[in-house]
Amino acid sequence: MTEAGLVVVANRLPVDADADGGWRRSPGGLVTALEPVMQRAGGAWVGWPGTPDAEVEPFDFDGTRLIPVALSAEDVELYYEGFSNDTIWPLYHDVIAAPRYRRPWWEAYLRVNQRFADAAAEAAAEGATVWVQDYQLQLVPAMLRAARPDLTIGYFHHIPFPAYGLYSQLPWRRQVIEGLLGADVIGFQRVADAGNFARAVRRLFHYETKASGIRVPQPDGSVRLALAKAFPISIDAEAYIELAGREDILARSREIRASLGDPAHVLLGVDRLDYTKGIGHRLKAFGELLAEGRLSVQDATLVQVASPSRERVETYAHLRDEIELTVGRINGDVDTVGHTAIRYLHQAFPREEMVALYLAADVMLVTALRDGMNLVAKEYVASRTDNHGVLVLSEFAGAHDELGRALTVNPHDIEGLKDTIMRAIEMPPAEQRRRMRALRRRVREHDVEAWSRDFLDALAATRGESR
Ligand code: GDG
Repeated sequence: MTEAGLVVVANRLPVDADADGGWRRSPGGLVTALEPVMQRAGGAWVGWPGTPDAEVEPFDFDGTRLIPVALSAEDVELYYEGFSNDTIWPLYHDVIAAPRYRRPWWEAYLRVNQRFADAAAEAAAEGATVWVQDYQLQLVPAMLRAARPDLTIGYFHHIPFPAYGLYSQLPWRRQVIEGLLGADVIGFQRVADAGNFARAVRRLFHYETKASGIRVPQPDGSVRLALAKAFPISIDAEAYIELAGREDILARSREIRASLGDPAHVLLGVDRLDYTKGIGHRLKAFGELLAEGRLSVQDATLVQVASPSRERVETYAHLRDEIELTVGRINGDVDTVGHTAIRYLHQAFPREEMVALYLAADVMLVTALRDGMNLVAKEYVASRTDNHGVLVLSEFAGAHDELGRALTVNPHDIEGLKDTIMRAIEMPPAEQRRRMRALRRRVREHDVEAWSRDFLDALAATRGESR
């Protein structure tokens, strides 16, 4: 039995199985950010090991106790691909794709959330802090509080929280809010997300919501405070700066430009292949600029990395077809034997290659239709140590609240997007420098470590007051 002072609960464990039966640390900001905190606190991490039907015993990894939660193939289909990624994901991203409401998916979500809550309850020491991550586990905070009233419970929501007009579609809208309100601190990416959540609480429960917290009445007549607040997530900026200074990565970035035929302008998009990312809008704008002769295929290349994602969910399979059709059409119309307009890569790359791509790109296109934060925008900025390059950033990405010196776009406005792409391409170096300096300052000062510290400090501050 584990008795940890800090327990993180997330859909996935922070490791991936490797080919020879061992584990390696998964890439990603959350894992990096929490590693030192976990080591100091003697932490435990509860999560799914990533393979269906695998019964894995708890084990120690890099100073953290890892506690696997087993998911059957059916759990993965109903709880993960179904309710998490085909109900909550589209609903919370402004119904860009239509959410599907299926009762068996909800039942699986309940069942699996209970399993995560049980595992966390067992792992946590008396009076411990538990930090629940993301939309797959929205019911865990209340389940955990019911089992372990002694715990301090935090929850961080990595994706947007929608306006009530949309949220209210959810047949289980009351249960989900009740689940989240089990936490002492409910963290969101943007102030607007925290506001949407507080409004949903008022509409559905008529609880009082104040800056100090939401007043949640308890069965014994007392009131508990739950703080709903923005804690914008960030990246390990120093790690990107270090990679960006590596001679081999710099050489690779030059090689990338050369292999594209040394065009005057390299544009870049990096996304999981997801309908929230606005990849189609970006391709359309770029394709029209070429068709209209405002850009030529000799001078400008768009590299689009679309890393494979959720391929067993039907909407994603359709999206892939649609994007690949669009790329094929545009390239077919404008390519020459020697030059291609869009270099499309449906692949995942090591982080070193991502940084080489960031360094090779004059213009980074982040045109999300809705995005909790968008870490790619921050990674691009951190990597641009020479202060050159232009970030084009959608106002619908959470990053927009902090990265005000980017060029802002509404990706639905294709003419506006085209003009902004041209402005980015034509921006004088002095203006690029001014803007990039300000962007970089923000990302360096507010890195992922500052994010986790802010959240855990806020959580510690609620101790005592909230019970
Ligand atoms: C969710 C929210 C929020 C992508 N392709 C490759 C690769 N990546 C890395 C990027 C970046 C990460 O994956 C993607 O993070 P984003 O923030 O851009 O987007 P989501 O995956 O949708 O993340 C989002 C985030 O959670 C954190 O709270 O910002 O809004 O939707 O780090 O670099 N990394 C490598 N190869 C790839 O091919 N190595």
